[in-house]
Amino acid sequence: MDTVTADDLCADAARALAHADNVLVLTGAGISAESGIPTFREAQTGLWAQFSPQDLATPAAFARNPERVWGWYRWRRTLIGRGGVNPGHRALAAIEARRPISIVTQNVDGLHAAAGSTDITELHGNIWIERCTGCAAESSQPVAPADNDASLPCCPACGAMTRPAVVWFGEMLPTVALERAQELLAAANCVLVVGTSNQVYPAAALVEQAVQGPATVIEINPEETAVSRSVDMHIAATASRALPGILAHWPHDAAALARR
Ligand code: BJW
Ligand code: ZN
Repeated sequence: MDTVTADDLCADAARALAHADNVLVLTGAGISAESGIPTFREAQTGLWAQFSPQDLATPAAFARNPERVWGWYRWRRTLIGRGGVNPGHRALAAIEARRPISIVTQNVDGLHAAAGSTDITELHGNIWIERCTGCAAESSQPVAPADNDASLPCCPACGAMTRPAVVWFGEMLPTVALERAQELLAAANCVLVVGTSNQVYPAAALVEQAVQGPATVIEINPEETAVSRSVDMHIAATASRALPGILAHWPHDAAALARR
């Protein structure tokens, strides 16, 4: 029997994506890994192999030691600013130039927008936005490497300390974002899941729901996850290989084919 290669799967995925009425793309840390931004749960390189989420990504951690938490987020802003977008982010923006797609991301790095994607729902917030712990006012920080200033940032309006506008463990996801993700999922005939370990809820529940529903589900992840054997197609490759691969196989006459 012929072996099915990742390239064959990219061609199948291109056809499925080109011909679906509604496409939802769910992304996680893996799509930004090739920008030099560490993922969270990979054994050797993930952030949680080096740092404890209890010390850095909970409201209690911030209350205990805001300097440490801010230091970590400043470091990550620097990595994101240095890394920038990679071919995976760019390929999704290029796919959007051919057909509408909606992206729902767990990432806080802002790199989908930087690559030119326009319909983006951020489930876990955005590292470049700060929210005041006093009056809740939000302000955007420039997407550039942060300086080495170790002082705690303060709200220009009320003077209270600000925090990164991201979602920590035990916090609710922004209602508007979660509801929009659920609406997009209900309407999608094709769901592309890229670079998430599917371990953090409620985002992981969206993937589980997609797998149980009628949509064609395509997963791009070099490793197997809990859903890899249940999806319609698992492309075991990195995002920056598979997404440009899908683009390279995009049907020439996708619009006409879709009308048949
Ligand atoms: C590649 C690649 C390449 C590598 N190409 N792929 C139900 C059951 C159990 C627990 C819970 C539950 N409901 C809620 C919970 C608690 C908790 C939770 O889910 N815990 C689990 C860990 C067990 N969830 C919450 O607390 C959430 N809030 C909530 O539910 O509120 C209601 C509530 C409150 C209290 C009690 C009960 C309910 C909030 C979750 C917030 C997550 N926050 C973080 C930090 C955000 C800010 C920041 O970035 O600093 O979000 S944690 C971290 O994990 C980050 C990520 O967005 C998130 C997901 O990670 P992701 O993207 O999947 O990354 P990895 O590293 O896990 O995986 C990367 C993948 O890429 C791997 O598979 C690689 O193979 C792959 N890869 N290179 C393609 N080149
Ligand atoms: Zn304020």
